[in-house]
Amino acid sequence: MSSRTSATDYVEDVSPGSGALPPRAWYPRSDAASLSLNGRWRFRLSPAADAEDDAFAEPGYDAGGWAEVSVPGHWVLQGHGSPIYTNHLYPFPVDPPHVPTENPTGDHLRFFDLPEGWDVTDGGAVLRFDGVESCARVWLNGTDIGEFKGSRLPHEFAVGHLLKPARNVLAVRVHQWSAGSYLEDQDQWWLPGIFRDVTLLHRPVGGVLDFFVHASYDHAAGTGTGTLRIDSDVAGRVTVPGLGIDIATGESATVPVEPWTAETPTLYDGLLATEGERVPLRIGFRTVESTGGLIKVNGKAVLFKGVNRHEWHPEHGRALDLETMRADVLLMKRHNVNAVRTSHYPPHPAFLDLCDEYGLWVIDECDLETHGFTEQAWRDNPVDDDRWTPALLDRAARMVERDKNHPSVVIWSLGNEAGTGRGLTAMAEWIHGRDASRLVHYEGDIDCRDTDVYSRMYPEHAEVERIGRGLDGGTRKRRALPLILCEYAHAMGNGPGGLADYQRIFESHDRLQGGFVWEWIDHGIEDERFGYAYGGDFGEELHDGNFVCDGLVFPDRRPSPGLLEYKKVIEPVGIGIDGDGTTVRVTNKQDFADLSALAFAWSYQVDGETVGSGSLAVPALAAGESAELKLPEPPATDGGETQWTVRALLAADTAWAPKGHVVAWGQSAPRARRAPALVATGGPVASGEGLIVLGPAVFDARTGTPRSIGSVEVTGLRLDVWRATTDNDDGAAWQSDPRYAELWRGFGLHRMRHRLGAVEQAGDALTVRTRVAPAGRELGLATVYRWTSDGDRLGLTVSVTPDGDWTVPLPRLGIRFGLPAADRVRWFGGGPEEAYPDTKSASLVSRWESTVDELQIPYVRPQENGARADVRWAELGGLRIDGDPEFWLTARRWTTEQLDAAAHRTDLTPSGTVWVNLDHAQHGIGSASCGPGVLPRYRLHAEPAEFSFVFTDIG
Ligand code: IPT
Repeated sequence: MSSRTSATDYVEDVSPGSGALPPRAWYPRSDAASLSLNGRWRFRLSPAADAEDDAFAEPGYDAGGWAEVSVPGHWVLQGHGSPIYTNHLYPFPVDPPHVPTENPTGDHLRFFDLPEGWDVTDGGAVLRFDGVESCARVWLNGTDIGEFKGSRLPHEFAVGHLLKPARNVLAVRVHQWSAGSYLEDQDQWWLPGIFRDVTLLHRPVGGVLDFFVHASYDHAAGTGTGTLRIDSDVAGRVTVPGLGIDIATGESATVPVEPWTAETPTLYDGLLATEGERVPLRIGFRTVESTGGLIKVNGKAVLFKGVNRHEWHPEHGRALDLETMRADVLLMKRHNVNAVRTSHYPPHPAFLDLCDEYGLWVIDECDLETHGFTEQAWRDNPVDDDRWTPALLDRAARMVERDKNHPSVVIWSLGNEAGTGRGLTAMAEWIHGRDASRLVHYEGDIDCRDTDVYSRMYPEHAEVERIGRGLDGGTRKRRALPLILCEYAHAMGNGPGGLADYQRIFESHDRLQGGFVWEWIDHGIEDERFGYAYGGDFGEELHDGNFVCDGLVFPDRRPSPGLLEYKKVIEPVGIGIDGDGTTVRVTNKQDFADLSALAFAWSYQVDGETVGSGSLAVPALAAGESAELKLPEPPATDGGETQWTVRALLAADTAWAPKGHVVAWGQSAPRARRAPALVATGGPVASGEGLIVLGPAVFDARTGTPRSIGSVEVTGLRLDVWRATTDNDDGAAWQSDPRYAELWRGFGLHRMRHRLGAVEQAGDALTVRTRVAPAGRELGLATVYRWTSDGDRLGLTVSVTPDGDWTVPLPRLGIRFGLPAADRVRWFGGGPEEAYPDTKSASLVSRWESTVDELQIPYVRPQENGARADVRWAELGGLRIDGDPEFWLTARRWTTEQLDAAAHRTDLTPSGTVWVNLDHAQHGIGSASCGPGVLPRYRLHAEPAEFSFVFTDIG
């Protein structure tokens, strides 16, 4: 054993580590040999950093009794210990740099032989760890080669002198907690382990060390030229056959090129050849600058339509394979997302290759967050304590050096939620000095002292608008900078609401350069007890519940309605059809590409059914251009509600979606809607056994509620104002809007009582007068149900008149009832997915078909979901329901109360009744689970209302 320092000193040492090589560019392959050390490793978990000595690192140690884990992986997701979820609280005492004595420590062992032909005498070798949480000490063949921190950053060690052709012993001791943990307080699961690749790289004599690809684009040159220069620690030649470039490293060449943008990700294959190694390159030419108060790429301002992406897989945590990374990129591209913030750490490096290839703007964020210090007014914050500055600079350098050759990376971010301090300034200065070709971002720098862009999270719409108008004040420097929202629209549970309203504001002011929805994916952990587990499900003493499930895709990457809404709101083509359906205005909302990749198609619907369709010739408008085009003569029809739909589709297969993929669409306002007329004939007739018969329906004479409509049994029909509160209804403590769920429960809206006033049989109607009100309060809703029939069908008009002092909006307003059975559901209205008043952009009016089960949206924590908007009529369970006006349709196999009580999907079991809600109105969704609440125009105020339905037995 070469060294036996105190077993724990390095764990609590604030320095970045010892023994590692200087950071350098990452590249996925070269002609030098490499050996992946991923796979099954021997594993032993111990309860403290020094519970076991380091004898296990010695060759010959017998690990026969040890368990095994997969590397890359987290041991807590492989049956050893359990994960912990906290948002910003440290799950240990805040006592920097000290960490608990109870410090789960995983000893890992891997034995390997060198492959045939690996010449240990030619040059050296490097052992690379792409990610280990949170601190590791490494031995090769019994020699201590160093220790490191910085979980989501690479660390390389020179090991050539220690290698043997066969039976090499690699020993890695990983501690869950270390001084580094204080810098890694991101809102996510704490997941120790070797969670990214471990690779042994042959370093031949004359092999490549670090190199920096400078590939700029000069749009001002007229023809458009790119200038390439590669600075390399080891001299060599640079060739780009497609551009006829063959230069020495350090030399530059200027040639005509197609620039790289996220919309047009042109990459040129090149090669860096040194004496000992050939490294393939993919070069994208582009120039990023902040000029005239705007972030410009290749001279043009860009609008970020972004998401915040954490790395997540429901079984493997942050150990992602290439296909999972590609799935994210493809999903983003297919949903019109054009930018990613790698919240809140550099991702697996291969993800950035995919961003280069498919085209996404990237804000690459450093592995830094010290959010928990906010609990003590930021006292002792490491970023304002010089002792920690070397660790911060080390993290900045490891990110920049690793990722500097990606055209997709346009902005470096210092980290997230780390307060302010000299350490951050030092990072910004170092980054600016090392890479002047990109901008620096940090949201916490509210005055933009160190940064090149003004960045905010979760501001209200009105404030964004004010900033757009330049009315926000602030420092002189900040006033001259563009705004991006590094986080907005909190996608927790049902929502986010208000996306379209933000987008309208972004598109109205140049200074607003878009934003990044929080966040991409729900970090639910697959778990047979719960379906998906969240905070608290592993018995953590501190946790933040389902705040970890706030993504636009579910843990299995199924797109949530929030992603479909976002796709619609940020679509790259605006399609506006005029009121009388004669013209359509097409606007290319992209920043670079023209419309030549798209084909356009029109269709014409009568009562939701397409009766005519064709293609629409749209010129290849340049970015930012619009054109007004004539629609064809509409097909002749004999009445009915008519509507135009125009779609923009991919004209050919692309790397990310097939030909025909719908990129954008627009619908005209519907015309000549047919309201369901019911001319009452006859009237209610009392029948002997306490029943009233009205047309096809039978009512309970005492309560006035229907028991059946024709052959269909109906139970419990009555006014309903309650919804299983959403995460956004529940709201977060720190946001400024009212937390309606709490207010609603305070008022008792979840336990409304229905007092029967009168059951009147007069003329052609059965009229039932009630008052709906909660215990303990004087306010209520006078509710009158007026039933009529034309002999075949049953009509209902509900009139609601609030009385008392309603200081809260209603969650919903409509009726609910039970049906004994229902499976298939057909409707004419908005679809195919869920919508609410402020999440309704993607709701396309058409004929839709689904099932009761498929109508459910599987939010990880069950809550109100699944409403379909603007429904003219629906058929389910043997009933046809026509609405006047249109209504919101919801159907589920459990009651709202059961949905409200459920903590996980596994708590929901079919009740034997299908509960149907027909709503006249819904309260909006908003984003108050972290940000602003429901905008005033989407709030459902208690006001007099009247709405009607016609029920027909079609069973
Ligand atoms: C913001 C964090 O930056 C992000 O990591 C996440 O926690 C998000 O909130 C909520 O899901 S911080 C916010 C509380 C201002």
